Amino acid sequence: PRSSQTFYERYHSLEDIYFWINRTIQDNPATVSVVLIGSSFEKRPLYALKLSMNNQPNKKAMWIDCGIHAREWISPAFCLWFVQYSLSFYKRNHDITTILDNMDVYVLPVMNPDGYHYTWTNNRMWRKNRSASSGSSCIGVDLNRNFDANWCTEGASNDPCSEIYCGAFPESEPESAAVANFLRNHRDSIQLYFSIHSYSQMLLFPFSCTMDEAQNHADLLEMAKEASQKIQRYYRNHYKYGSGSKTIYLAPGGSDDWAYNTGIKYSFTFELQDRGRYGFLLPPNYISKACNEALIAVKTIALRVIEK
Ligand code: ING
Ligand code: ZN
Repeated sequence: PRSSQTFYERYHSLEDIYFWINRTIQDNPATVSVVLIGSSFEKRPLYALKLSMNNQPNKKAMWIDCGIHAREWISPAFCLWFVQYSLSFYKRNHDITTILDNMDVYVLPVMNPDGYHYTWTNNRMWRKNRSASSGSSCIGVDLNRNFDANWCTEGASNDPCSEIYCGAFPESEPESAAVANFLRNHRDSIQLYFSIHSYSQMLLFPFSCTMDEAQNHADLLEMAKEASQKIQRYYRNHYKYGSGSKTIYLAPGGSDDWAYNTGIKYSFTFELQDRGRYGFLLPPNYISKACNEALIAVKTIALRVIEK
C-alpha cells in the first residue's frame, strides 16, 4: 500500500522536488549547498546540490545529472535516492564514506524541469524540453542530442517535430548550455560524470556519437563490467555494458560524449530498469531496487576512479 512506502519510494512532482531541495539544504547546512546553474526555457531554476564533507577545499569531484528526458521518472528518483543515501550512510557505510571523503559530489536532480512538469500535467510520454522553434509549431529539443559532440549527424534529426531533434545549434537550449557551462568551469576538479536515463538496463560510456573507441576504452569497459557484475551478484539483475554506439545505437550530441571530450575521462550514461515490461512507466514499488542497483554501480566506478 502507498502508505508503507517512504518518500524515496514514490515519484514526486516538480514542485515537491523543489521543496525537497530546500529541505535538504536546510537540514544539512554543513554538508549540502545549492548551486543555481541556470534556468530552463520556461524560466524554472536549475538547481544542483553540492555534497561536500569535512569542509575540505580543492577536492576532486563527480557530477550526476538526472531527468534530462522528461518521461524517465526513475531518473530523478535516483538522484533523490543518491543524496538521501549519501547523507544517511556517510560514516556508516565504508564505500560511500571513502567516496565522500575523496570527492565532492554535484547532483542535478532534474535537468529538464519544463518537460518533467509537462509529463505530470499533460503528456506522460513527453521526452524533450519545451522550447519553441522558429518556423515550426512543434515543441521541444532532445537535450541529449544538443551537446557539441558530432552534433546532428546520423542518429539525430534536424526536424523540430522529431523525438531526437538536435536543436538549432549545439547548446542552443538553456538546459544543456547550463550543464555544459558548469562542467567547463569545473573541469579541473570534476573527474567523473554520470547521466541517468531509463529504460533498458545498460551501463554505457563513450562514444555514442561515433563507432570509434575512446582512448581509455579498456579502462571504461573494465569499470562498467565490474559494476554490472556487482549488480548481478547483489541484485540478480542483468545490465549490459559497453560503448553507446556499439551497445544501443549511434547517438550524436549526447552529454556523456561531450563531457568526455571536454576532459572528463570517466564518463557514463546509465539506463536503469526495466527492460521493457513497464518501460518508462516503472511502478513505484520497483524504485528501491532500481535505485540500489544504480547506486552500487556508481559506488563501484567512483571507488575505481579514486584509486587512479
Ligand atoms: N537513451 C539514450 C538516448 O538519448 C544514449 C541513449 C546514451 C544516447 C548516451 C547518447 C549518449 O537516446 C535514452 N533512453 O534516452
Ligand atoms: Zn533518456
